[in-house]
Formats: sequence, structure tokens, C-alpha cells
Amino acid sequence: MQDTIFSKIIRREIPADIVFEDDQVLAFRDISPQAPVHVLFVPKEPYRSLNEVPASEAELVGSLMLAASQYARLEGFAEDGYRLVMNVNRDGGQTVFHMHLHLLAGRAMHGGFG
Ligand code: DGP
Repeated sequence: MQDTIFSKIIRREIPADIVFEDDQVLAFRDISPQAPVHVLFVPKEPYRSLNEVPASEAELVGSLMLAASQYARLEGFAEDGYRLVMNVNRDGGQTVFHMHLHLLAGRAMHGGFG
């Protein structure tokens, strides 16, 4: 797949405010935050979107979600709550074609989905 800005962040070629890393996942603050906490959880393997992830990578998808919940616990907002969103392709509003999970927190989220 084509290189994206997120692959460059993973390779440390461009800066980002990195908040979490393990073998499979890198997390950094969104450049255009939509909430007081807005972090992107990105698999190091550059799948274009969730559509390209094979069933054999179920553990990777789980790792993204669990990394987000672990971060919420560590940062102390797990009990207050947070929202996880993954945009897929055009109608999902995806703009960067390297799969990622948005974590939004620090304010009450409302019911709408745009
Ligand atoms: P999506 O629309 O779901 O593909 O979300 C892409 C997000 O990526 C969007 O909220 C803005 C963020 N973003 C785009 N470019 C950069 C960048 O260079 N650095 C960081 N930290 N975030 C970026």
C-alpha cells in the first residue's frame, strides 16, 4: 500500500506526541483534537483500513482496543468514560488510509454520529 503520514510517524520520520507504544501498536495525539483527549491508536502493520485486515489478525484488532482501554485506565478517565471510533473508507469519513482507532475523552460525548 501507499505510504501514509502515519507510517512516517511510526518510523519517527516526522514528529508526533506519542503516548503509548508496544510491539504492535503506536498511539499519539491527534493533530486536530475533537475532545480534550484525542489519541489515535495505530497498528504498526500498515493496513489501509479495517476492510483489509484478515481474520488471522483478530488479535491485532483486539490489541488496538485493549491498548486504548489500558491507556484510559492509566490516565484515570476509564470510569468517567470515553468513546472509541474507527472510520472506514469514504462514507465512514476516513481521511488517512492507515487503519486507526480514535479515542476521545475528557468531555461528555453526545449521541449523534454525524
Ligand atoms: P480519519 O478521518 O479517521 O482518517 O482520521 C485521521 C485523523 O488523523 C484526523 O483526526 C487528523 C489526524 N491527523 C492527520 N494528519 C496528522 C498528523 O500529521 N499528525 C497527527 N498527530 N495527526 C494527524
